[in-house]
Amino acid sequence: MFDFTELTHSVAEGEVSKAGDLTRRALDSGIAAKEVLDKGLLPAMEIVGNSFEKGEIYLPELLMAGDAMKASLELLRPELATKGAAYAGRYAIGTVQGDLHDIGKNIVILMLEGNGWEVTDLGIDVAPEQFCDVVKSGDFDILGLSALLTFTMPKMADTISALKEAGLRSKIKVMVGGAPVTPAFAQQIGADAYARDAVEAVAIAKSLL
Ligand code: B1M
Repeated sequence: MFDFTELTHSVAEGEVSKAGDLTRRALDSGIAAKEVLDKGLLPAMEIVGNSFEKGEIYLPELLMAGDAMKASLELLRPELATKGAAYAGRYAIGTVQGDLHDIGKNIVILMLEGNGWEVTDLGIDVAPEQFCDVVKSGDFDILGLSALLTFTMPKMADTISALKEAGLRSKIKVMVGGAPVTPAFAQQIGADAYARDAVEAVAIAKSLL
């Protein structure tokens, strides 16, 4: 039986190569990528998040764990983002200005791609004006905004205001998400939708069209 605990700890300890080996071993033993993600990788982010909050680890350890997470996530990409589902639409997504967290956004992208969405990743630290430029220049159905910090959440509101000011708001549906974001906040800032996680993001994206 595969030991998810060892994988979780290797990611939490920022052991990139060990985490990669264990992720590969899990996949080779026939475990589905989604199960590796849910049981092996995601719990690692909970562990480091808690340790960081308690002051038991510092930014360098957080960074190393993030790197191990991203490297292992890449190994899941072929299975999670497998194309083949019917074309769903065009989705642009980015992490809002001031925020460098992209692991959750990247998982949302993998799931969307695996479900027929053509996704444009705008990256991290995306300013409201940049989001506007993308909406103006491309024929997107949905714009996704991700935020992991309570102090970057207002940038979601700023982005929606900027879309309004540029006369672009009616051109696109806006979905927001990220750990500190709530359905009430989404409603308050005038977003069209909120999704709690990547699986919900796929279901809600479909329902928006
Ligand atoms: Co940061 N960090 N971090 N961090 N970090 C958190 C978020 C924190 C909760 C840790 C803690 O204190 N417990 C805390 C935020 C506190 C707050 O604001 N409430 C925090 C802090 C404080 C900071 C810094 C300020 C630390 C410092 O400098 N003193 C700093 C900020 C830098 C910046 O952004 N300006 C910082 C930096 C970093 C690293 C760069 C080192 C690294 C990020 C690496 C990377 O992303 N490339 C990092 C990490 C790894 C974390 C934790 C440990 C893990 C985040 C993560 O990837 N989670 C995190 C603690 C935690 O989450 N437990 C923490 C796993 C991921 C799959 O979940 O991102 O929630 P999540 O995504 C989910 C859903 O939220 C949803 O779907 C995803 C998949 O299911 N979702 C969407 C996300 N986006 C969506 C969009 C949608 C729909 C759903 O629609 C568009």
